[in-house]
Amino acid sequence: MLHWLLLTAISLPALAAVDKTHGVQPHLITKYVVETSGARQTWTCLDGSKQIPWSAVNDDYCDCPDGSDEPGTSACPNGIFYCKNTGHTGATIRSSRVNDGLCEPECCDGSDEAPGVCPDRCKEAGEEYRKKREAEIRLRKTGSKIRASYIAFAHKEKKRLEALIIDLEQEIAMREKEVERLRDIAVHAESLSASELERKKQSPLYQSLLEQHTALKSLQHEYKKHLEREQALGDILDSLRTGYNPNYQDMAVLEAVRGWETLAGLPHINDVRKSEDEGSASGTPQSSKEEDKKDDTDEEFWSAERIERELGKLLKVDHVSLLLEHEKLVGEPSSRSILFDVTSYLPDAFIPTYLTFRENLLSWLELLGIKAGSADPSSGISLASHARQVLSDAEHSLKLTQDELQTAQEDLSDLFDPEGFGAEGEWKKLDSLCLELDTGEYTYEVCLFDEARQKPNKGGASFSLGKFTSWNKLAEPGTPEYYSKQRYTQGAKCWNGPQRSLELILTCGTENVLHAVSEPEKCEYRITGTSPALCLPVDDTKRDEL
Ligand SMILES: [Ca+2]
Ligand SMILES: [Ca+2]
Repeated sequence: MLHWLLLTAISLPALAAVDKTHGVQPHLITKYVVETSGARQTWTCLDGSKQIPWSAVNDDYCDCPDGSDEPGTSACPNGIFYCKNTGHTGATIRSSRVNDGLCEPECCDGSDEAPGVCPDRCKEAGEEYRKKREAEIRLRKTGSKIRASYIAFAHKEKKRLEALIIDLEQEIAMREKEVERLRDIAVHAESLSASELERKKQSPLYQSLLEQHTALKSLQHEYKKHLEREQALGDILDSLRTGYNPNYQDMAVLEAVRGWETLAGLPHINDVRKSEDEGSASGTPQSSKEEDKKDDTDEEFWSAERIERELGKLLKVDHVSLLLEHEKLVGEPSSRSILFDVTSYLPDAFIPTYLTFRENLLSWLELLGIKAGSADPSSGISLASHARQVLSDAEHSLKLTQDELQTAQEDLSDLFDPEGFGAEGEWKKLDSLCLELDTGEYTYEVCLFDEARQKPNKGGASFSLGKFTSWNKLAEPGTPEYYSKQRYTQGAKCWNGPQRSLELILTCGTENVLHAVSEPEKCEYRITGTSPALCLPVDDTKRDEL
């Protein structure tokens, strides 16, 4: 009897103190309800392995193999205890830490110990947490706005590159055609004699072309002069029109103003002034200018813009090439001397040898006075080499344009590459941006996506800390962790050590700035800093954390 009383005296308070759902995680709370089979009240372990009396739940004795019957005591070694932390955020701890006499920092409500042992600090902790969180959200809001502008920049850059690629492709097609044309001319020029070219140049057609060229050039010159004069006169008349005082009744001035208004298709200045006074904004030029334009587009005549465009092109034409093309088209095989036609029958490999031979022969003939000297550099053999030069220049320009196209195509594919400038292109704006950190002895410079350097402030050699190699390879490309680290490797070699390298660790911040530098391993540097490119929009981060 005494034994029974003693047991009851010890166990009753414990039984009364622990609620059946004490320490149960919120998502499991619906499973902690009593089951009735006949007169018995039972409960089934969460793993389904055992049925136990309902009274055995939270009775401080471990019954279930999975520990699920003791969520609120430390009886089961594998149990998990949940503290509600009302006023802050709930947390879980291992149940071995329940009733061990220590207040767990995770459980600010003190529910892991018997009532009265630990104070409830959840209100202050929650307040502190919310303040921190609000500050972080403010930072992210500002930062993500800047990040959005980076993304907009990438989209603009994409449009620019796409337009550039189209332009370059067109330019390449044009240059390829030009190279083809110049190659034909070069091949042809090599098979043409100097004297023949001289003779062809006497053609009335060619002479007339030269004269037309001079005439066009002079006309263009005069045309430009007149345009400038017209502009200047227009300016003078405009200032007369807007500046004269109608109260003086000077008829000569009025007539000049009226005349100018008719010519330039402007409304009368007095009407404009009146309507401005009345507050309505009429005064747009009348349609007479439009009509002038229509006259210009007469089939026979070019518009002013077209004149400028076509004239420029016409004046750039190389007449010798034109002459050769013309000659090739018309074709005069009979008048060629056999000697100068030989190249057309020779295999390509023999042409250089033959050309040297011909050059020697010609100089001998000149020396002997049999053939007149070819002082004109644009004739004969030198014409051929000139044509070759023009061809190789054109080929070079073509190559440059092709290289430019390749670069533009690569830039475009890097732009939205998760392993390049980010899935949204958010890093493109920061490409080659150089950030500096002065530590007194050294200035550290990191040019993003390029190279990092250590520069001594008191003079001396600066060292490369490495070139950009990759993002955080330990994280999945496209995740925030992936963009939180940049690796710079293959820097200058340390004396008796490895090549220098740098890890740049970035977090969200409203500025692109470096904060601190350390050297955790010899010649392996670590720099921390912030960038708005890492500030995700607030809604996304909330979702991540909840
Ligand atoms: Ca139990
Ligand atoms: Ca404890």
